[in-house]
Amino acid sequence: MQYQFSGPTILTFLKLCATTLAVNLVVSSEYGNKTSPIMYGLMFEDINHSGDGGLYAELIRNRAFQGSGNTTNPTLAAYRAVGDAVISIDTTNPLSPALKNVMKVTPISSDATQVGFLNEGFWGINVKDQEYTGSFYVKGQYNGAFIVSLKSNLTSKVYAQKKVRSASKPDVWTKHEFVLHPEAAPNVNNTLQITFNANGSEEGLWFSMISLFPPTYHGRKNGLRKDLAENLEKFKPTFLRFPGGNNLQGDEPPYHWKWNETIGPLIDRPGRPGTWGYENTDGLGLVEYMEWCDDMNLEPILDVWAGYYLSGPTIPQEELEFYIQDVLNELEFLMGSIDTPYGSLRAQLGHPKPWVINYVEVGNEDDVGGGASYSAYRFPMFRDAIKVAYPHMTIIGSTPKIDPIPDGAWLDYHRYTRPDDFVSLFGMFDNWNRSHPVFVGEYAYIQPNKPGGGGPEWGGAWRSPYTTLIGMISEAVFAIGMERNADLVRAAAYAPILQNLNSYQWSPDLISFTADPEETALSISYYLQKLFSTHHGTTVLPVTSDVKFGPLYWSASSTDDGGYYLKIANYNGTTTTVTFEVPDDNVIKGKLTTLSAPSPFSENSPKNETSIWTEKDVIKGADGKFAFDLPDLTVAVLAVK
Ligand SMILES: *[C@@H]1O[C@H](CO)[C@@H](O)[C@H](O)[C@H]1NC(C)=O
Ligand SMILES: *[C@@H]1O[C@H](CO)[C@@H](O)[C@H](O)[C@H]1NC(C)=O
Ligand SMILES: *[C@@H]1O[C@H](CO)[C@@H](O)[C@H](O)[C@H]1NC(C)=O
Ligand SMILES: *[C@@H]1O[C@H](CO)[C@@H](O)[C@H](O)[C@H]1NC(C)=O
Ligand SMILES: *[C@@H]1O[C@H](CO)[C@@H](O)[C@H](O)[C@H]1NC(C)=O
Ligand SMILES: *[C@@H]1O[C@H](CO)[C@@H](O)[C@H](O)[C@H]1NC(C)=O
Ligand SMILES: *[C@@H]1O[C@H](CO)[C@@H](O)[C@H](O)[C@H]1NC(C)=O
Ligand SMILES: *[C@@H]1O[C@H](CO)[C@@H](O)[C@H](O)[C@H]1NC(C)=O
Ligand SMILES: CC(=O)N[C@H]1CO[C@H](CO)[C@@H](O)[C@@H]1O
Ligand SMILES: CC(=O)N[C@H]1CO[C@H](CO)[C@@H](O)[C@@H]1O
Repeated sequence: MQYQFSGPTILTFLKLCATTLAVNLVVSSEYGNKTSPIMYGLMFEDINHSGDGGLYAELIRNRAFQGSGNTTNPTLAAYRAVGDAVISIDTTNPLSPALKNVMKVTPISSDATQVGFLNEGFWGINVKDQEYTGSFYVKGQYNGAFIVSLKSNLTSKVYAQKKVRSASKPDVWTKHEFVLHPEAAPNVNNTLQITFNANGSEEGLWFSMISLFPPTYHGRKNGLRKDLAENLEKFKPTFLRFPGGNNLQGDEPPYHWKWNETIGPLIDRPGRPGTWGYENTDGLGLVEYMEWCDDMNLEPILDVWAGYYLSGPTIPQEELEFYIQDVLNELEFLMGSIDTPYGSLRAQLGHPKPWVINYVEVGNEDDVGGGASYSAYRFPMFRDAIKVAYPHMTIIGSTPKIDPIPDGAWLDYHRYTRPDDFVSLFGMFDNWNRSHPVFVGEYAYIQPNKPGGGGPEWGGAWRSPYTTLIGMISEAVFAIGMERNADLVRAAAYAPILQNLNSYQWSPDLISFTADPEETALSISYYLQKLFSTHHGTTVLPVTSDVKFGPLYWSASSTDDGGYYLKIANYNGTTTTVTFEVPDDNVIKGKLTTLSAPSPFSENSPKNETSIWTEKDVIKGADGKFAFDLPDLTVAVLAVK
């Protein structure tokens, strides 16, 4: 995205006036901040199976036995033996240097019966009338055929079945590929089953990297789950911050996110213990993130590891150079010409054309645990080295508390809190030190109000499972506070974006889902992100008023083509008539979009999703004004043209 300082030189006069229970607001042309309103984007890391078992379309859970939070503790989770056979982990027959653990399937007798294993997927497998592409690696003497099926887990129903001729040999791993085109199953209680004839394979066979993909977003190989990606696309985000988050940082040495272990063939990716209690496959790796940016037209905000693990260990200054060089290698991989060593590696992986990275964030939340070393040497060393190599880049500090702050750096501010607290922060950016732009990298309502007010409680405190109406309205008030200061706050992202309801650690989230696309719930906050990101002005207009902010909060902006937006939220007020006046006689049509729900605690869940989005036309009255009523706990955007 570009920050174009555009719009009329003399700001158009807007006016909001009142009847009973009304506000009278006037937009002045005397002063104003000509700046693009903030970008609304995505913050992503693998949390709550948002990547593996979520946006990453792989359907097989534990496909390469990478462990449970620890690669040295492999498990058979999600697998069961089929027929008269025993399944076990074998750590002495690595599939590759990266993937050391494999599964052995040993027949109990040599009767000519089918034996093998099944996988239950990420709490089920969505089986639809479409093409699935799969593969598995196998080792061991076997001359027969494998029978690959998509089956019900509840009945004996088989939705698709294929015979795959064995090419398996005793001493090497052989990849087998297959395509299944099933009839649709009525639910996700399904498994992928692979069997073989026990007669002729008495020694047993070894398996690993068992993989199955449905059609993906933009048809990418190793790509994204289509329905979830399309839901993200629909709210028109402008950027993607990745790969985290706490999950970038890693709990302890040496398990931070390492870019060069997330690229290339899947069997070369070791995976790592993520920070959210499960092993990451890194199937959704650096190249896949960039393809996601390409396909969704997102500006990448690349987060790089800054030398600090969440459990405390910090890289000393004299050892940091190695990690800085690693970031420069990563940037060369992404941006270098094909004549450079890492640029040529990228070309080998199918991307000769360099990508463009304009934003790099150094670390994550270094104000939470990173300590004094962040300001003292970690941030400046990373920042200076990147700026020397790439002067055009904007470098983002992972905290607002860096001292000193280099020229041009952006600062990342995060807030997870209660509704009243968000509302109390409405004016925060009005009084912020304007020397450096702010990136609100993560914000979300997480807990209800408590008597006496105050911020969130951590450490196992009760969390809202889903966003509530009052939570969303408070996010809207906070976001309006950001928009009024769009010269300062350049970008903002709700976080986290995705949650697998069968296994999660953080709530609420923007979108909740299971293996069954029918159960996806777009949260109430999803609609706020959509409303604000699809109603973008280019110039923020100052508004004066005869009432103070609260319980109504508003901001106004103009567009390049002569239109105006008014964003306004009502937090704990009464129904108020708002009138809106523009001096431009040609502006006669308006569209009012409102978000509201029956109770402050209304929420969207898979079992109960209500439409909170309503639209209606508003025509300029004979008095030259647009008028509408704004009930309590409602956020509205009036777009006029
Ligand atoms: C992984 O497990 C091994 C063996 O139990 C243990 O020695 C090691 O410390 C663990 N590593 C992590 C990162 O938990
Ligand atoms: C196993 O297969 C061989 C031929 O490959 C056959 O001669 C034998 O009878 C089979 N054994 C059983 C128990 O089916
Ligand atoms: C079907 O799968 C869903 C999702 O994993 C699970 O919650 C449910 O218990 C399963 N039903 C049965 C009868 O196994
Ligand atoms: C499949 O069935 C097993 C038991 O028969 C159950 O434990 C498991 O949760 C089921 N999984 C799904 C996805 O239905
Ligand atoms: C990744 O990069 C690091 C740092 O440059 C290097 O030590 C490591 O060997 C690389 N790993 C792979 C798998 O290439
Ligand atoms: C704002 O921040 C800059 C950079 O840290 C600092 O130099 C300046 O003194 C601050 N201004 C105020 C008014 O605090
Ligand atoms: C708003 O109303 C809620 C109850 O719906 C209450 O918990 C909260 O404290 C009120 N906040 C303010 C600022 O009025
Ligand atoms: C469904 O949601 C609506 C609106 O959020 C709420 O009023 C209603 O009580 C909910 N119903 C159930 C069964 O939870
Ligand atoms: C709180 C929670 O659901 N945690 C789960 C996160 O995912 C891991 C791995 O699937 C589960 O073991 C945890 O229970
Ligand atoms: C109306 C408005 O938001 N004005 C702000 C424009 O930016 C200056 C600082 O550059 C602030 O002081 C104003 O409050």
